[in-house]
Amino acid sequence: MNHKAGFVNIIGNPNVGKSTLMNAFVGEKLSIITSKAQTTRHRILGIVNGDDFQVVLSDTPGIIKPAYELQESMMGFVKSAFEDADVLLYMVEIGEQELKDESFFYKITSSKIPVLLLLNKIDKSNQEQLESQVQVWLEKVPNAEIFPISALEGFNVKEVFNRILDLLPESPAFYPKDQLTDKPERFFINETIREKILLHYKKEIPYAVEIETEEFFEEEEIIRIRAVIMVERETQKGIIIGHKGSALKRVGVEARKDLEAFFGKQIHLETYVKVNKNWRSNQKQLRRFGYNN
Ligand code: GDP
Ligand code: K
Ligand code: MG
Repeated sequence: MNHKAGFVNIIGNPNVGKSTLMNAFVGEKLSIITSKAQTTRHRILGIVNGDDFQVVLSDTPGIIKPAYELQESMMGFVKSAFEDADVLLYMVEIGEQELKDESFFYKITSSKIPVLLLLNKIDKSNQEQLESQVQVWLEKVPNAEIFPISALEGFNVKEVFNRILDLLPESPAFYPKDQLTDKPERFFINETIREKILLHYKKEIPYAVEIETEEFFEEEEIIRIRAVIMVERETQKGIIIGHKGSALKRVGVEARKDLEAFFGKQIHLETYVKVNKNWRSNQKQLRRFGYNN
C-alpha cells in the first residue's frame, strides 16, 4: 500500500471560515472560532491520520494589512504557509471580494501548486447567487478548482478532503500517527481563554489581550491551571475584571467548561490580570508569546 502525506494550508480573508473548516477536518476544536477578525493569531497544525495517509492542515490568520508588530508577525505565518504547501486551500465566502493584499492574491493566482478555491457559507445563499459567484471566481482564479462548501454544516467537506488525498504526494508520515497538532497543551488553554475574551469584550480590548498559562499540574482526578491575562494598559485591566470581578468570573467559568470537554477531566482554573505595557509592539514580548517566524 502506498502511503501519502503532505501539507495543506488554508488561507483567506478574516472570518471566511478557515478555522471552522480545519476543526471540521480534524474533528476536534483545535482552533478557536468567533465572528471577529483576528481570532486566529498563529499558524496551527491539525493532523488527520489514516492507515495510508497523513494530511497536515495549517490554519492561518486572516490576511490583513499589518498595523503593528503583532500583525506583522501574523502575516509572517501566512507567508510561511505559501512556502511549504503541497495543496493550497484558498477560502472565500459568498459575496466576498478578493484579498485586500494584492501580493498574496498574486501568489495564489500564479501558484505552481494546486489551489482548491473553497466558496464557503453557501448555506446562506441561493442557487442563482451560487452560480454567479462560481463564475466570478473561475475568472479571478483560473488556476483553481472550485468547491462550494459549508464548513459549518459540513456540506461538500468530505469531497474536498477526497480531492486533497488525490493531490497529495506519496510520502511517509511527517508526524507520529497519534498526533493531532504541533501545539502544546498550554497553547489550547491560552486560546480557550482568549476566545471567551473575544466573545465578551468590545472594541479594542480583545486585541490588547494575550494569555499565558503559568502553571499546569495534572493530578489523577483534576488538572490545576493558573493563567495570566495580559493587557497593555491599566484601564484595560479594570475592564477585564469588571464590576466586583463579575466579567472575569464569567470568562473563567466558560473557559473551564470548554477545557473540561477538551481534556476530558475536571479542571481548576485560576486567572488573574496583569499589565504588560505595549506588548503588541515589543519584539521580545512577541517572541516570548510564540509570534516569532
Ligand atoms: P476564520 O476567521 O476564517 O478562521 O473564520 P471562523 O472559522 O472563525 O468563522 C468566522 C465566522 O463564520 C464564525 O461566526 C463561524 O461560525 C462562521 N462560519 C464559518 N463557516 C460557516 C459556514 O459554512 N456557514 C455559515 N453560515 N457561517 C460560517
Ligand atoms: K474569525
Ligand atoms: Mg481563524
